[in-house]
Amino acid sequence: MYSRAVTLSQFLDLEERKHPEATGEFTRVLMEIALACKMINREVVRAGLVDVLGYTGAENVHGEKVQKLDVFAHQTLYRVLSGTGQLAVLASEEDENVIPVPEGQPVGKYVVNFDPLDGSSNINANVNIGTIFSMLPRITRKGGGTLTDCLQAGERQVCAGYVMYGSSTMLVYTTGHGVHGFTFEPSIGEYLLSHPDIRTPKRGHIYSVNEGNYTQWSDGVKRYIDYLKMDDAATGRPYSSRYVGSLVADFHRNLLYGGVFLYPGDARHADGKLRVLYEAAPLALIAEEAGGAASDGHRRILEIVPESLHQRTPLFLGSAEDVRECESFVQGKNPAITAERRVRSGVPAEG
Ligand code: FDP
Repeated sequence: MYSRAVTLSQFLDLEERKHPEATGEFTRVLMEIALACKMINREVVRAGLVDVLGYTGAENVHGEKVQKLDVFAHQTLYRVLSGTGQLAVLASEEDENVIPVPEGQPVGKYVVNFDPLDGSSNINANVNIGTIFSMLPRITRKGGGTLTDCLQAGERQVCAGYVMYGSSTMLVYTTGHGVHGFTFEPSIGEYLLSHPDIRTPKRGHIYSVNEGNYTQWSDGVKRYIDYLKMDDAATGRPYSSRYVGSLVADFHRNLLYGGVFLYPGDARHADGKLRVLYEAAPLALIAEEAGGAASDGHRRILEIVPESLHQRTPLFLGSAEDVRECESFVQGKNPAITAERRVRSGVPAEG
């Protein structure tokens, strides 16, 4: 542990020196994201005081009502990031198409996909919300970046992170060398290292899901949640239910305490609700880097190569053992299900 307060920029400097192959280019992008998030944080904490709450009246590409803070967060990130000279193209939850670097600006070799304000249904209740970001190397070689540059598998990310605006504001990121968390100290305007090298427990005792959707789920998901509620001291069940309804907040809590977050597909939405590029993939990279796991029920989230910017995916995310167990239920392979089927069909137990 460090014996003195270490700021984000000091920490990034030290990390860069440990990895001589690092060019420092995406470190600069990360610093700019951190700056934009300070600006967003300033508005979020004043949200109850100034006229930034309420709907703009417009709808975003998903048909959701856009709030003023969503727009502010989107524009702030765009303005700050498009001037870094390091980016070829950007994509945001709030924009249907990719966002080119403005004409006249230098074009760089990175791509940033971001969700400017995640969990926005919580804004008006002063509940935690967040910004999620994912950085990729561009693939195209010439000119401005394109959709192809944005649509890459999550395992190609060079950096992923989030800023959670809450009782204290935190920035958590990974560049593939551990997961590090910084708490924002508003009086000096700096993010200070508070959670170096975060490791998530192998198994937790928390499940996070919108259980209002229960009747719409597949049998596998229903059985998994029923199983987590059963009493069994050996596996630490029943689990506790915790659901903020703000992905960053639910993920952050489970990252520190252990547990599993689920947003499965259901009868109405086969791919669930959450988006691959700027929600599932960045959090999957952080989860894996911290020793956890992320799956769509059948494969690693990081292996998904999206075909469109706002593609959705079922998401099972968190402690590795919990995610593996959840997958076995989703795939109908869990011994608890097999035993139940055997009893129902009158087949005697083996052995
Ligand atoms: P929100 O709609 O409030 O922006 O993807 C967005 C998200 O929140 C996630 O942050 C959150 O985990 C999820 O949707 C909540 O969805 P439900 O309201 O369906 O539970």
